[in-house]
Amino acid sequence: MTGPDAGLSTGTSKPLLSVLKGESLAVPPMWLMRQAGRYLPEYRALRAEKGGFLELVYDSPAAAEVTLQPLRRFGFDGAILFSDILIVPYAMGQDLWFETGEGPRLAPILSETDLSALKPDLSRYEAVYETVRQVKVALDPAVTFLGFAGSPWTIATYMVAGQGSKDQGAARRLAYQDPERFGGIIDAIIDSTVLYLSGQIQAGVEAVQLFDSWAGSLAPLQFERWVIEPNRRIVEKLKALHPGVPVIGFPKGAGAKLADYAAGTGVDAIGVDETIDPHWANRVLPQGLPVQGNLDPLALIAGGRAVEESVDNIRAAFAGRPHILNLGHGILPDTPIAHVEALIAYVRQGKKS
Ligand code: 1CP
Repeated sequence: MTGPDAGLSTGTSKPLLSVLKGESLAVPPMWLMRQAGRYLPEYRALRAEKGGFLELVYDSPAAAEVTLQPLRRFGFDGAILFSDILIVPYAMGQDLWFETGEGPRLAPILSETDLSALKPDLSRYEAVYETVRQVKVALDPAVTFLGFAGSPWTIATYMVAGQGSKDQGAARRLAYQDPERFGGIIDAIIDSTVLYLSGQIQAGVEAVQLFDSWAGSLAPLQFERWVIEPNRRIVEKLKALHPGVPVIGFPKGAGAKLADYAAGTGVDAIGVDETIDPHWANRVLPQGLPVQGNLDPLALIAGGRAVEESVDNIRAAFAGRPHILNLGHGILPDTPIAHVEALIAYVRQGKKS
């Protein structure tokens, strides 16, 4: 089904999946990155009850519940599995814990010995697959179920520094100073990520997203080597194992390298962050490539005209192209719920807030 009215009343059975496969719908399907999380009171309540973030991820019924919470409240077109990108280094054998109020911490990889000492424990993926199975049976069939993983560069920044950092300096230094060793870390991440995403697909997700949240910190040649090439290898391996399952690439901060990323990786759809002019993106990206984005999460906090103006601009830019309406990065914890409701009403029914 294509054409201007395809998404309105004719009942495309899974609008988000259709767009990922190249259909263009008059009303773009919607989901929001990090939609399962801290801006929702029901998430905060369950998180407090379980005690910690990892406890929540490893409690499959609770993680399935968190995945479904934003669906019940808002009726999005996509559900994103509740887990975290750092489950991959954890399954690769790196210690992982969450400091209250601060974020994830890993025992940093500082030497060759640290890397070779890692003892992979693939059983650390099992609870996540169980979450997928539990969500799958409860999910409205019109909703597309998305799995995800971090991209190798982004994962490596956490593995090397042991935590999030402003400029990803530790990993950038290592990548220049010892590309062999850094490449070894990237290769190990690629292998574990392919296994993990393949497991999610076997358990029931219908498409997967690769989050390269720190793609924007690399110089051009490094971007080619540590962003484009590793994502290309993951896409190639996944395509061989699961033909027809769309892969969304999200190279946050790629800027002028957006089109090179699309062409070089072979992703089926591309996530665009809020700093990119959607009219420019539409000009430089291959015709027909599905695009996801790119409302500024800060505009959603402001609400009202800030959202409506941006949404109009984004939809005008991507008119005629397969487009999924999403944020340019994750929803922020202080986003008013009423603004999310107003965004959905505005996109689906043209209602002003
Ligand atoms: O305190 C809490 O309750 C934990 C907050 C939280 C949540 C809700 C973390 C810790 N992770 C998550 C879930 C999560 N993370 C999801 C599933 C839910 C959803 O999307 O709806 C996803 C897709 C992620 C992805 C993720 N984790 C990314 C990539 C996307 C992005 O926002 O750039 C990154 C960089 C992380 C690492 C991470 N996990 C958690 C935090 C606070 C961070 C950032 C740490 C830092 O850089 O300092």
